[in-house]
Amino acid sequence: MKTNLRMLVLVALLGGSLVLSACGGGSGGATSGGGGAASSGPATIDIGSDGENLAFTKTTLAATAGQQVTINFKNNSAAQMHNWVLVNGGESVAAEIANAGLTAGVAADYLGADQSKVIAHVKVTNGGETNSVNFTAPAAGTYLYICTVPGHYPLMQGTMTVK
Ligand SMILES: [Cu+2]
Repeated sequence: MKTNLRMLVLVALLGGSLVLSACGGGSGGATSGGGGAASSGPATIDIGSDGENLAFTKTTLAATAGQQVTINFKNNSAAQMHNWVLVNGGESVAAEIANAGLTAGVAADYLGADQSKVIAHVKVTNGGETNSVNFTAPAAGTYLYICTVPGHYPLMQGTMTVK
């Protein structure tokens, strides 16, 4: 009889502690995780020249730093050649690149030998044709894109915003 009673007390105590620990575990395991912002997947951007105008069809583009970006550039002109050049800098850098392109010639895509400030470019594209370029979006900031075919800059330009 005496041992049975001890067993009952033990079982009662054990059961009580199990319930307590279960409750403690429950509260301890409250909401965790969540995690940071999802990284952006690759982006494909279609852009063109605006008919016979010295202009792009889009003057603003957006990307996320580190994102894989594909630019599909369509020349919608019948008569003029165009390219698409993403500049690592603002107006002054764009002007330097455009000036260097004047004498570079079509075979060099109207880009000078020093392309350290060129993030990416679509080669000189004939009317009605489409060319593409893949690149990794640079650090957050604002970048100009231009056409360096002689006489087209500063008319042909736009801004890519990277965040
Ligand atoms: Cu052009």
